[in-house]
Amino acid sequence: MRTRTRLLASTAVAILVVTALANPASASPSLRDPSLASFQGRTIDLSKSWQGAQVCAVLSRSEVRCYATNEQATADLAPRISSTGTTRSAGPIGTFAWNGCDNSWICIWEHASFQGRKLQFNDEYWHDLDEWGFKDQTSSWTNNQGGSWTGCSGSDNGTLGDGAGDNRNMGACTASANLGSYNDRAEHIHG
Ligand SMILES: [Ca+2]
Ligand SMILES: [Ca+2]
Ligand SMILES: [Ca+2]
Repeated sequence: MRTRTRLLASTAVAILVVTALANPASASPSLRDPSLASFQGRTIDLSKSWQGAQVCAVLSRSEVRCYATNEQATADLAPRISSTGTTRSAGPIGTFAWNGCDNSWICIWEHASFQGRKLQFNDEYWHDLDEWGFKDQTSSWTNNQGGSWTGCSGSDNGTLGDGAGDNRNMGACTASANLGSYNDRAEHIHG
């Protein structure tokens, strides 16, 4: 029995390894991001409706938080910056928001000129915008990853993808108020 148990266990491990090798996480846009988000004390499914939320932030693969106003999002998420550095705790200096996008985040909006519903990211993997009801909606963006006392000095680029191989770079410390021919075409984003 003992040998058999061990065999079964090693077979399971082998299957897991093969599965992992067959699905390299970085090879293509991840389709595993959850649609569920916390909003005003309840859980909502963003792929169905934002239910009045105006700002949603993707904190990780398993945590998305939504807010009714930009001010509420900033109060909860923006790093407070002091002369000695950056901290998550409350502080007196401010957040160095740019176009309404807080420092350390890359933001996309449903309308041009940084208007309408906003989604914000900073993780280094591909997100599927359809998970959050944002496929083919992006009309403006701001990459404010890297704000500091001396202005934005980041080196963390982002990318928009249309699902057909046409990607657009969102360089660190740059923004676009109008996407032109790329308007309402993004299906994926990399933070
Ligand atoms: Ca990032
Ligand atoms: Ca739009
Ligand atoms: Ca990046």
